[in-house]
Amino acid sequence: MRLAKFKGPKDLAKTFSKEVSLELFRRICLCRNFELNVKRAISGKKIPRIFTYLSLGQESATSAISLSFPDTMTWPSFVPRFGQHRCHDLYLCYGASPEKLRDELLGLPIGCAGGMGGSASIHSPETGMFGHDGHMGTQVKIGVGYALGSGLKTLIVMGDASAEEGYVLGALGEAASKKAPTLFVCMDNNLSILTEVKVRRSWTMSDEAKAKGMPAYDVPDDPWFIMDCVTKLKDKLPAFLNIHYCRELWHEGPGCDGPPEWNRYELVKTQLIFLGLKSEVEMIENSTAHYIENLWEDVLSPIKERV
Ligand SMILES: Cc1ncc(C[n+]2csc(CCOP(=O)(O)OP(=O)(O)O)c2C)c(N)n1
Ligand SMILES: [Mg+2]
Repeated sequence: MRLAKFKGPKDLAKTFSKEVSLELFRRICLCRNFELNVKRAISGKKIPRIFTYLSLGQESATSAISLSFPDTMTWPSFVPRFGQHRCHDLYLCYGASPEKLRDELLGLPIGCAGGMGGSASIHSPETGMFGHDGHMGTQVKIGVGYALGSGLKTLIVMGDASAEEGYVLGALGEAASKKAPTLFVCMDNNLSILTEVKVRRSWTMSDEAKAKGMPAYDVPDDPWFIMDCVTKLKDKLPAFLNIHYCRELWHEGPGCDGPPEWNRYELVKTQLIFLGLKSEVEMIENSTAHYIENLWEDVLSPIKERV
């Protein structure tokens, strides 16, 4: 059933410039390699064992959003964005410092949230990212308030379970009534920890958002499709996108129950190769892997000296 949700429109990628597609892939690789190294570091017991919510699997969608909302190839850029616990990718793909994220996960005072937030509360006000408080869905009402107060186009990301909270539905209603300039994104991995959507509810978030009076769509995590949708929606805010994707690892920590239902990363690579970008893909893959490995390598042994 979920497998039917992985396809975007055929040939859409061809309508984007080579520069955009490669920048997209660079951001995807950055997020992905970062998370793969966090996974290795936790598995090797090299960093403190704090609750860590890896975003592996989300990065194609988030990178696509970062390239189209608001409208920039510029990087880093200040974009107001409110994520929840699984948001390393939302932090990284807008160009916030990977070093500061690493240091936050290590619990160091030089981390992006002063070492006090940890994985679930990634905070980077200088790039517009506001840390989560740990209560699922509160970022939605806070983000709507921010957008109404500031008038700035604001990105609010939630999970498919958080979206069910009563105050989230209320905040969507307020955003629609007051025309808040918010793009709501539901990263729908079909899971609340281990419980599937079909066990939890009989309605869809996109129907809820439509009922409140905003444009809303259910889409796969095909990044070119997402860039296309966001570009069309960003002048019709508030708007809602429910993005179907696969969480590659456990809800928390580095464990894995097996391969994802579909592998978006491999699908993106296949598409880029089809576009004639094979050598560029290899170069970006290698250089990002190297950069992030160095980033972690440098810090793992001398943790104490850096505090
Ligand atoms: C109000 C509230 N209820 C329950 C929890 C416990 N909890 C933390 S994460 C989570 C599941 C979140 O699922 P979803 O929003 O779909 O995000 P995902 O983990 O799938 O990315 C739950 C139930 C919480 N943190 N806050
Ligand atoms: Mg979920």
